[in-house]
Amino acid sequence: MPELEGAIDGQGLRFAIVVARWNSFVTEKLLQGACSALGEHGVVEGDYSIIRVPGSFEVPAAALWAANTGNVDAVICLGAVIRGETAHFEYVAGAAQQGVLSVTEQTGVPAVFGVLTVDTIEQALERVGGKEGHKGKEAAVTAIEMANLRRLIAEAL
Ligand code: DLZ
Repeated sequence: MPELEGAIDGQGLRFAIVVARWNSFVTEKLLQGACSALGEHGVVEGDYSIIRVPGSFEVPAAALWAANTGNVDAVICLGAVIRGETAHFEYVAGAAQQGVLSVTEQTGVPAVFGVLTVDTIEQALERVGGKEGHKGKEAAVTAIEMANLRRLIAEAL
């Protein structure tokens, strides 16, 4: 019986990172973390692109365009929706979450949800290198694992 798990080794894999400009004081930190994690796990700079969009609501569209090119192994989606700062929080956060999931469902390309949905600015900052870890780095590592798992499944089953 095969038991499959994607390796955290990004050598030779290609990625798109889609990052929202809204709340850029948080999203730029998510982006820095994602880029450094890709590098730490063997992804060279020429093997990923950074795509900037206005806000988290726009992240899924750009992620879908990137996935549809067939030229990336995974898409890393980054944004920050902060309830205290956001009228219609549920709509923006819900659209981002549903939209990113839909990219994977529509294309088969892993689209990883690195969009923070938090109540306060403090909670957001805790998640970009504070006491709650670094969600940008985690998203990049997840993308590497899922890209490798997708290949493994295609080869093994
Ligand atoms: C409009 C809006 C608001 C109020 N809050 C956020 C937010 O907290 N995080 C975020 O990424 N984007 C926010 N936006 C912008 C929307 O994502 C989107 O860019 C606009 O509604 C235009 O479609």
